[in-house]
Amino acid sequence: EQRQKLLVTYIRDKMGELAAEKHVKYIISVEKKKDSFESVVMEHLRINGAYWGLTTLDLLEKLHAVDVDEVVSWIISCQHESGGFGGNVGHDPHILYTLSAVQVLALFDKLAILDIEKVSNYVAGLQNEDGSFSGDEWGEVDTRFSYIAICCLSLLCHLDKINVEKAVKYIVSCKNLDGGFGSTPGGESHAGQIFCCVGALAITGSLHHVDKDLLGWWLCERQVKSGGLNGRPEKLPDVCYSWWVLSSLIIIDRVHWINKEKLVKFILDCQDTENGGISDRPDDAVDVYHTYFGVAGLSLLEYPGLKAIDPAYALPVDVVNRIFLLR
Ligand code: GRG
Ligand code: ZN
Repeated sequence: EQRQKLLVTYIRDKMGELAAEKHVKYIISVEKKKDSFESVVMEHLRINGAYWGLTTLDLLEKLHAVDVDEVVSWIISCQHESGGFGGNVGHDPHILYTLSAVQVLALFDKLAILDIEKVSNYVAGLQNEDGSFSGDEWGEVDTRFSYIAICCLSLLCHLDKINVEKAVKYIVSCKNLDGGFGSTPGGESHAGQIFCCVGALAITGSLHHVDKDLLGWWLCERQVKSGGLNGRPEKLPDVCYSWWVLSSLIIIDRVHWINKEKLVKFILDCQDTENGGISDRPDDAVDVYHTYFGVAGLSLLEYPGLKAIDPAYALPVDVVNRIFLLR
């Protein structure tokens, strides 16, 4: 224990510290200031914002700071007759918002208030003949939606409602020669898309389709001099890739191929230590999205004082365990 304490002190002295209290205040203030710039920009995807902000609070062990009933009844008011959820009250349903709604309810242990049949039928109804998924009734197809459908149905214990074999086959058809994955067959490898494909393959027990060494090499090459990660070759580093790249590396068991200390330092350098929040790169403006990915990235890096996050479900490990161990 003594050694552990010394190690923590050593790491903190070397890298600076996570301004946890400040970030909690920042997230709560964004939630309250409904007419601020960020809130207006976020209006149409407020339910995603709620997932980012609330998951961050939970990782910081501060979820109790919000009014559960208020959040839950607002989430329910975003649901449509179809079973899908919109980004806010009165907005059209989309699979993107449906996953966030399910994740937020999972955080509060409130999945039971859902009509699970209805929500899972909505998601399952978006699967196409070739196994891919559309995002909504308008039909855009993307491996992001494959991940969302699989993650969502797994959390609702209803993967039986889709053709998993075909879903996996479609994802594998989006694999490239560099080991990565794109949004559709032939699409360029991108770290965000890789997270979606690797996450979906992990949830369905299909990781044997991944060339772990080849993909691990591509992913660890995303680390640049500053310690941060980019999403594709030649691009700038960005805190959100601390999630997309790192979660994928952990799932394929190659996280030891990057320099963890340098990445921790990069994320900490992106904090607004005065007013809270984390930005995409040092000295940029903060937002809830990058605050979430920064904190989630630090959780994956086992930064002290944070709850552990599950790299495939993007929810705290205790939340995932509550769902799968108690059913
Ligand atoms: C539950 C965590 C979670 C996610 C749900 C929506 C989704 C599933 C996944 C999105 C995956 C994805 C494609 C992420 C990438 C987002 C991003 C930063 C895109 C920017 O791309 P460019 O090309 O930026 O504009 P770069 O960094 O390449 O310059
Ligand atoms: Zn970003």
